Amino acid sequence: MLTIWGRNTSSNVMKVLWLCDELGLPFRREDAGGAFGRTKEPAYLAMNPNSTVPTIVDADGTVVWESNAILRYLCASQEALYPATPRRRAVVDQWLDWQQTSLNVRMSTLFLGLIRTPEAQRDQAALATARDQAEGLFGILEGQLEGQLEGRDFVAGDFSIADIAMGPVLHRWFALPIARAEQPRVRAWYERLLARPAYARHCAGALT
Ligand SMILES: N[C@@H](CCC(=O)N[C@@H](CS)C(=O)NCC(=O)O)C(=O)O
Repeated sequence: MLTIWGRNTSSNVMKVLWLCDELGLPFRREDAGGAFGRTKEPAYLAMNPNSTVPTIVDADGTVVWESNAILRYLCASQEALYPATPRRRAVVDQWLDWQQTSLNVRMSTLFLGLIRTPEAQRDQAALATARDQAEGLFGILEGQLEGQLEGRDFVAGDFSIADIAMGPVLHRWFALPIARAEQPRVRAWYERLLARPAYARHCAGALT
């Protein structure tokens, strides 16, 4: 059976749990990272030298780390979630990379600063900058969603791992105690994701 290593409070682990739930893939999860430690143990480092979560070990022993690479690996044969057609696949890939290199950078600053840092130790200037930048990035998503057809109104058209990669931080964006510009298409997308039981189960809990 597939093993997922990682605490379920990590947005990068949440993606993998949500995808497995959407696909009905059986898995077992091993707590690791944060207060659970284990990621610096030699056995873990032999799987993932970055000492981060998630890491997966498939039934045949295949090990994969980097959450978006894990999403691609798990649904390589799922046309609906990761299209095979190069043109459609490129659109999903572009948003997967954008999530890691743009959106997640600002959202990590906000989440770690506001939820995991005592108030007195917060870098308010960095938080303000990250909020402004994140709002601009959600503005890009607002524009992307505006161009989608009804019924194919996810980030890359049909529901895909692009939505799964962004879903955990999308919930944080709406749950964090911050000001947000009105972005009705982003809000409606969030509500469409919340209507999916697997998203609600894995990604939309209290922020800890
Ligand atoms: N780009 C990596 C980032 C992995 C990462 O930084 N994970 C965080 C949790 S979201 C982590 O391992 N933090 C250290 C820990 O939990 O001990 C991925 O997407 O898998």
